[in-house]
Amino acid sequence: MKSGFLEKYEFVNILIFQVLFLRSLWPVSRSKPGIATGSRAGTLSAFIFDGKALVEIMIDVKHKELKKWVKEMAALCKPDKVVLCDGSLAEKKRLEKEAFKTGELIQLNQKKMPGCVYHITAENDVARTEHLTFICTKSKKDAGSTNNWMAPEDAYKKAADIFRGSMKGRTMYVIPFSMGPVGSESSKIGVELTDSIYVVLNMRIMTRMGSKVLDVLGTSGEFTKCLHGKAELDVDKRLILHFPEDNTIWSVGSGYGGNVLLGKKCLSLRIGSYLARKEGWLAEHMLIMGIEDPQGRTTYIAGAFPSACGKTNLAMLVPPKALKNKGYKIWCVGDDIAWMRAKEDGALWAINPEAGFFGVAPGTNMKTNPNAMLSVQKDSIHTNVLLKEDKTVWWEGHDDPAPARGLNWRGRQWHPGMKDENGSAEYGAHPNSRFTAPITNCPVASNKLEDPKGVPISAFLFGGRRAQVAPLVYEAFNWQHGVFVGATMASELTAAQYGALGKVRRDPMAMLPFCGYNMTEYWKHWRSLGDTLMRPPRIFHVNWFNTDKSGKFIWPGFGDNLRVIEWIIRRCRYEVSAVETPIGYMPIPSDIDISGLDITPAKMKQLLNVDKNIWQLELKSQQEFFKQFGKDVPKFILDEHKALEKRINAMG
Ligand code: OXD
Ligand code: MN
Repeated sequence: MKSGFLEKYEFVNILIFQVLFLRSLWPVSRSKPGIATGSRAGTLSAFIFDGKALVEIMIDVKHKELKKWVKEMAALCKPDKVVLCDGSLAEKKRLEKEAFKTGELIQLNQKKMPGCVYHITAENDVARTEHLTFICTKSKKDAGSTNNWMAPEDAYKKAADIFRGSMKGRTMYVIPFSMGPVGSESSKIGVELTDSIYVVLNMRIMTRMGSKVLDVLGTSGEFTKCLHGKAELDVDKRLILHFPEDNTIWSVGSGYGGNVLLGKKCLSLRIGSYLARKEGWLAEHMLIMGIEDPQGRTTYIAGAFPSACGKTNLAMLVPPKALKNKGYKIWCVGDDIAWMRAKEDGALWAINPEAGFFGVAPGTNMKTNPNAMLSVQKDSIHTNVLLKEDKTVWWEGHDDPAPARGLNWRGRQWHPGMKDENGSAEYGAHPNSRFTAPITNCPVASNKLEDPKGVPISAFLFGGRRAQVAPLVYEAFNWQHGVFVGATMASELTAAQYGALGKVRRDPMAMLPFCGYNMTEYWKHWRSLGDTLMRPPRIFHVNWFNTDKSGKFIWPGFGDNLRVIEWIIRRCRYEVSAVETPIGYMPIPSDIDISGLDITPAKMKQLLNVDKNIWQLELKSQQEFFKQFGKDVPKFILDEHKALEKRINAMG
């Protein structure tokens, strides 16, 4: 990364920077009073900015480039202290205590929710800000038409102007983290610098972090440089910048998870997808789940759904009675991101780079997602939900009735039926309020989470919230057709994005906000990766959101989605035939187990209907979508589109 954004005096600071090394067992008492705090167990270190210069740094880091970068960033942001995080429990406790004092966190009821804390973000900072998110490649074309682009030099300069001096009076935490099992060849290392304790504690759950990561990084290992600063939490001074060519992320002015937990969307998807193309693998916005069948065989599938389409619910679903009685079990590997590589056996193997769930709270309850409810009762962070008087939490759609009063996500005294200043309903919890919970809390966490090889993927699911077009399920004819199905996915806009709710948008592979390079190149990468697989996953499209004339969902969804997945895994095992239709292979209705459900044959017919007129409109809408890519739409996508058109037009 060029250092052009640093002013002269910042270089002077770096030059007079004193670097001392503290061994991990260096006793606290040997450090200068008031400068370093320390723990016998870890490598906690600090330095002080005395108003003019960085006086001292004690940081037990053997990696030269990392040390140099921390110094540069500290010189820019001018924190009072720099603290290297070791990931220990003692560190967690100490940081929580500090944050309780300042009000950044509130301790929740430790009897009912041990290890849990509560946080609210600024009111204007409750979702990802896609319009402030940029891919900063030298050439605009490399970012493509679906990304906001900024020239790297402009981006560094703009953000540096916001970062400059923004950590005065604050501490800069250095978080070494691994996305994926520490040391796995499929994993990547990042280091996040942040002035937020909330971020440190979230990263502690969402990633594997601390000293063990530095050990793997060694003296010269590659890492993603992630700089985050809250600055003024001002939406006009907020930027989420990705520099794939520098393996660098800068995020400033936000405290919302999706913008600031830089291992998640920023590294694992935007930078991840860029690296994946370069290195020949896939970084996808996908859940990973294992389905253990009555014979005890576990089939792994990965699914891409746009935000808030129920990915977390699906990833840890509870089998409906009929399937549970048959002997089906579900194992959750991940609910949001999959990194996948072809292995020697010709299959595609996936790891979940994350170690936690950052899930949407409202609507989560013991019916919709009991495993999530059980996951968030301990060692979790609850953000922007309602704080009850007994220091537990509540959100709209919780099992418990709304409490008579509480503190809501805006920090206001709240009661049911409350109206805001415009006369609209005032929520207890923000619709995009979140829980951060360790995957290991999940009762159905897979035992493959730490397996460096990951799990072999037999099927991909693509889906979205489409009320009309897509039937319950169909299977692509082949890999190329499947890539086309993923590329033309669409869904409604959800609360996880900053913008209008309800609007339909095309969201290829659910990667529209997350693909770190030109989308048309991404499609080509998908297409060519298929050639490297002797045993490619089969590709399916599912839609749990078909509605009837009165707008009601026809399919019950949630755990009952396993009935569709059962058909999918049976297809993967060559155990069930299918009907060839213009859009793909579809189930013979009787092959979907609907025992115990109130689904009449007429409803099933509706769920599996392919309507010629609606699909003709769909084809036009796809064509409209392609226009923004001009001549760059890959030929294979246009060929698939033409072939689909021909098949639809030939329908009776
Ligand atoms: C998420 C999202 O938070 O997709 O997972 O927005
Ligand atoms: Mn997501």
